[in-house]
Parts: sequence; C-alpha cells; structure tokens
Amino acid sequence: MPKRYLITAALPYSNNRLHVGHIAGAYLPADTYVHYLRARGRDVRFICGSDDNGVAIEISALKEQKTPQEIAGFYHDRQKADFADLGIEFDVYGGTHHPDFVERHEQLSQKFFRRIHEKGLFTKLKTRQLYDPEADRFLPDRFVRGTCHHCGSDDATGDQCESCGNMIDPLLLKNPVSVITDKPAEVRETTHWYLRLNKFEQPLQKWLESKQGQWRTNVLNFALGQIKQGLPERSMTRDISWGVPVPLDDPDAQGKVLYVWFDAPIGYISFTAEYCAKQAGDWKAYEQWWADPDTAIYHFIGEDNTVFHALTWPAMLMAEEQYQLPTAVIANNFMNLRAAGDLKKISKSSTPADAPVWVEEYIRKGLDPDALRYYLTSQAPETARTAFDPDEFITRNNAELVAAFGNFVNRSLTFAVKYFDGKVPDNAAATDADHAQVAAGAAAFDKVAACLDEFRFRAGLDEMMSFARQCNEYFSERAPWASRKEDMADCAATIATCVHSCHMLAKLCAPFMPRAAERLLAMLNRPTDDVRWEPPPAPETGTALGEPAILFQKLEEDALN
Ligand code: B3M
Ligand code: ZN
Repeated sequence: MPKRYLITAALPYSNNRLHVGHIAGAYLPADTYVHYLRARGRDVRFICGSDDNGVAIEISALKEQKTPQEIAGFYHDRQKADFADLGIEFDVYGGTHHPDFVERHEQLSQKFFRRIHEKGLFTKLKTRQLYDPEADRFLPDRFVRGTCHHCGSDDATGDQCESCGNMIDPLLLKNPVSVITDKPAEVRETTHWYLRLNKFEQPLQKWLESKQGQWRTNVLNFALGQIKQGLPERSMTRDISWGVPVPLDDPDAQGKVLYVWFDAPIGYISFTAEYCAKQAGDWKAYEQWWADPDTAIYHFIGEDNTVFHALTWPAMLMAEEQYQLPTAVIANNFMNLRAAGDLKKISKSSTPADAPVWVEEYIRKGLDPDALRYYLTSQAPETARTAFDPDEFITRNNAELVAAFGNFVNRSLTFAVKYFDGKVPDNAAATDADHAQVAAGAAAFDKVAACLDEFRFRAGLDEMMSFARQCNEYFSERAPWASRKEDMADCAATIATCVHSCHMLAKLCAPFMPRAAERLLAMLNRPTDDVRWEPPPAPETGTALGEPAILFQKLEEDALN
C-alpha cells in the first residue's frame, strides 16, 4: 500500500464558467475518490488550480477586451467558488499565473525546461508557422482553426481536433483561418524548441504496457495507438507574450514563452510546493510527494487531455528524471446535453447562458449540490460519452434519492421520535431478518470499496443505492407499524436496526454526497466527520437521536427550467 496519495484534477482554463461536463469528467470522480481515501485513513493531498497561461486565455482576453491577467483572475475566482459550492474540496487551488502562485510556478517550470534542455532533449528548429499578417502575429494553437487532417472535421484548432482527439500539425490543417481576424493564415519562419518525443517511444510503451489491467483500456489503447503511429517532435515554446518566459540565454528565445501544455502539468507540482510552503513553511517538502516512490499519483482528466497526461507529461517527467511517473491516469469522456430529444455539446457558444448545466446557474436555482453529484456519478462517462438529461435528472432524484434513500431515513427516524422518544430502541429481540439486514450493510462497504478501488464510481454508486433500496424494503417487510401494536420488542429491534442502517448509509454515501452524509449524521446525533470506511457497530440502546429532517428535496418537473 502506498504511504501517500497525491490526487490531481485537470487544471481548468480560467477563461470560462464550469459546466456539468467538466464536473463529471474530472472533478467529481477525483473528489469522490479523495473522500473515499480519507475515509479509509489514507494520507491524501488533492491538488488543483487554474490553467492561466497560454493561447486560450489570450484569445478570451482579446474577445472580451481585457488583459489576460484580468480574465484569468476573474474566472479563477468563479471556478473556485463553483467547486466549493459542489463540495469539491481541494487542499490547494492554485493558478499558474495567480499572484500567490506565479513566482514558484515560473521558477519550477523554467528549471524543468532548463534541465531537459541541458540533457539535449530539445531540438532547436527554424520552422514555418501560421501567421496573421493583419494582426501582425503568429497564430499558435487555438489562434487558428480549420479542417482536421486526420478526420476531416471542421472542429480542429492548431493544437488538437475536438472531434477525433488527435494532435494537429498546424501546417497540415486544411483552410487555416486566424481566429483574431477571420482571415486566411499565411506561413512565416520562426524558431522553436521541440521535445524529442520519439526518444521516449520505447520507454513510454514499456511503461504503459506495465499498466495493462490497471488503467482503463480506453486510455491505454489510445496512448499505445499514438506510439504505434510514431510520436512527432512537439514544440514546447510559443510566439506569444502571455505565459512563462523561455529561460534560455539565446537571442532566438527572446519574447517567447513556454507552451501552455509544458507548464500546466508542472502546476500540479508548483501548487503542491506552494501548499507545503504555507502549511509547513517548507516548500521543498513537495519533493516528498513528487519524488518519493511511496507516493501514488493519480491524474483525473477529461478525454481531450489524454494525449498530454498519458504521453507528453510522462515523457517530460522521464526527461527531467527527478519526479515519479503517474500511478494512473483516469480519463473520462465528455458529457453532452440532451435537450428536446437532441444530443448537443455543452459550450459557451451553443448552450444558453442560464441553462442549469452551468454550475453557477444550478446553484443559483437553490438546488441541492448532492443531487447533482448523485446524478452526474450515475451518468459518469467512464467508458463512453453520456448525456445530461434534465428530465432524467428529476426522475432519478425523485424515484431514487427521495423515494428510496430519503424515504427510508425519514420513515425510520420519525418512527423513533414518535414511538421511542427519539432514542435508539433496544434490539435485544433482533431476528434473523435484522441480522441479515446488518450483514447486508457490512457487505455493502466491501462492494462499494471494490468498485472505488478500480475507479468504477458509477458501479460504486449503484452498490450504495442498492443497499438503500434494500433498507427501504426491509422497513416495509418488517412492518414496524404493525408490530408496534402486537410485539413492542420486535418493533424496537426493527427500528434499532433501521437506525443502524441509517448510520451505514451515511458512511456509504459520504464519498458521493458528502453534505447529505453530514445531514444524515446530524439526524443521528453523530459527529459530521463520523465517516470512517467501516461498518459502524450497533447504536447503543437509549442514545438520543437528532432531529429528523427531509434528506433530499422532491423536485417539480420544471425545477431545472
Ligand atoms: N487546461 C485543458 C482543459 O481545461 C487544460 C488542462 C490542463 S491539466 C494540466 O481542457
Ligand atoms: Zn479530427
């Protein structure tokens, strides 16, 4: 077992609001896993922050007539608030150009670059690049769009195709157009530093093959497939002014910055270092997390980030040689939106600004963050793309969270208040059915754990829910409303078992729905951090319970409108 766990979630570009696809793709599974590990008593740090550098931010700044710094700061704060609203709790939320982090981030990124440079693993190349003569600037990455040279889709930008996920060679892009002026791009000469990825084909392949059976096959197949095609040299510098300056004493490096995909993953490290500086007054303690083989490192990402986390970043780490390679890269697919029967991509340009798929809008409606967490995990795009369907969201909330889970809790605890003075009844007369119910709860801990250990969050949630349903059925079958009149000892044993089951449910649901777990624990008069991952002992007879309350709100059909 690893001594420590470092969990990262992809750094969102700080130029947009977060939507449910982002949350389902990276942040929610990562947060669920972190809650689970903590409940198991593991030593965990959860690292995230905003990706503030690069072309995406510059383009937004141009469009919104602000400085990149203003854009990054503005969205950083909003995204951070979104995460907090959803109960996603990072140990550190940094930002690659955030005032509190930028200094350390630049220093570590530049050191990283220099080390690779010193080893001769960059090729300095005079190349031809797309240029916008009207704007008088080069057009790296997303500054240019056109038709994909792999799949023919019009969804390609100069760095990646949105449709097929392949990296783009901008010079092969068909009909390249500047996103600044909408004019056709032309080609000019410039100099850049290319990472010699081909040198890492064999070590990467060996490393990836050693992960067979542990990583999701979609990630492995994709990465191995790319190696088979051959890894091209990738330019790690850019002709823009926003970012980390290229740290070379070379006139050709003047005015250039590191490619955002070079410095962004280093953000995971630099944010850890800043965290260590603040927590322990010793920023160097980050090495204990990043350079020690006893630390397990997990990267949670969306599907479009796979190439970078499973190939480029590990190659950078191999080249740099000081840090550990990731233990696993957990990638999820996209989540689309089902609206009036049609599947649509969620995006700033096509999704209405007030749609509840934007986290801010969902929260503004006063809806329960845990209901969203529940639905998103139940639809987690773990092996294929899925869709957010507002009608299905309401149905699942009402039929599952409210009618099964919440109903059981409510029936049990109001019964205890009404007939047992709000105290845990005596379970001395427990029957086989009661013992079986407790045993099923204990087994649920193992079943859910087996899923979460393999990053199968959807299946884990199903196991948790199937126990909740079983609780509800147990209540109906044991019919305490009838035994209350004929056999009070039997009724007491039933309700004691129900209280015990509620406690199990609180712990079982805590990684998925941390605040619902806290609400339930409060109703049981237990501390809100009573979430250790182990079946709780039977509650002591006579212990006072808390106030029963509605655990999950029933939603009207138009609740998301
Ligand atoms: N910012 C891509 C994205 O938001 C990128 C992730 C960086 S992780 C190091 O899709
Ligand atoms: Zn394509």
